[in-house]
Amino acid sequence: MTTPEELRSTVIPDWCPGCGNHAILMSVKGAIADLGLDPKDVVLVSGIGCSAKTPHYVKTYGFHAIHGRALPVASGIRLANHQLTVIAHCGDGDCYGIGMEHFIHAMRRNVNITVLVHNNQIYGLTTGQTSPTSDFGFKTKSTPGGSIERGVMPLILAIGSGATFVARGFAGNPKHLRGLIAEGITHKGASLIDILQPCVTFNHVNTFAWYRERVYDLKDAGHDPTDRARAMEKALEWGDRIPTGVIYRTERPPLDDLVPALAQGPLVKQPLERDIRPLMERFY
Ligand SMILES: Cc1ncc(C[n+]2csc(CCOP(=O)(O)OP(=O)(O)O)c2C)c(N)n1
Ligand code: SF4
Ligand SMILES: [Mg+2]
Repeated sequence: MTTPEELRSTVIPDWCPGCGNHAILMSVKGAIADLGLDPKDVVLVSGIGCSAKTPHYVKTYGFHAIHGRALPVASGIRLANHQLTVIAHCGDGDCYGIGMEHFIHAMRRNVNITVLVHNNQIYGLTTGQTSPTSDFGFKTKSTPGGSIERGVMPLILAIGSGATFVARGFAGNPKHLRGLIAEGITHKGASLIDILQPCVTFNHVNTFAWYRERVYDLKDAGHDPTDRARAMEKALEWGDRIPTGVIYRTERPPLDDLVPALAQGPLVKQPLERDIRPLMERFY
């Protein structure tokens, strides 16, 4: 059994002190340990952003992809070897901006991957511009007069796209987040956990204190995540009160179970029926 400490890689996190990403890192390592997963069977995939550094810091397999493309890479890995646990780490810009089309289709296809969005409502890595989840009126260096756009609502978008597991966590509550990530990993199908992740350097509005004043746990509120209409209502709730926990959950066979070629076992373990060398040679 691997402990969270054993999952620490040799790369030292260079996130700003106090950044919400530290708690997400701790929580994902905790969830992998709680589930007794063997690190050699786990792949962390990311796009580009501060959030995207997460795979560097965990001693599992990892793939640092390009901006917005964590989800097609994660889906491809899972379909090539559906015995692996595949966890994607995206930023809000990464997943709900440049990668939005991949997000919608990943939810619709329901490939068995876990999607963790480090949602700090800002572009962190590029030093503080508005992101697709920035609130109306939010002032940054790209919107000095305040954003005149409305933010997207990722959870309602996920449900509308056909997601089978939709949740929200908060980096200020890592114990709860750790449990949510474990639930997402064990869910059969694509799972989305949108994580409120304060960026202490560039977002001075949506701080730990700001979120803490507003978040509440849906379990305590008696929410039934299998009720789609109620889930839609909760997914729309944003402002003075922000729900956390599992918002929506349903069962639908993941794509991995439906692809005929995977019925004979993982693609990577199947013999190649054709000599692909002539094809490969064309690309060299
Ligand atoms: C194709 C492409 N466009 C733009 C960029 C520049 N860029 C790097 S990270 C980023 C946004 C980062 O914000 P977010 O996805 O929210 O991640 P965070 O840093 O906040 O974790 C942008 C626009 C890039 N690397 N590649
Ligand atoms: S810039 Fe923001 S998101 Fe990036 S490491 Fe610093 S605090 Fe975290
Ligand atoms: Mg961001």
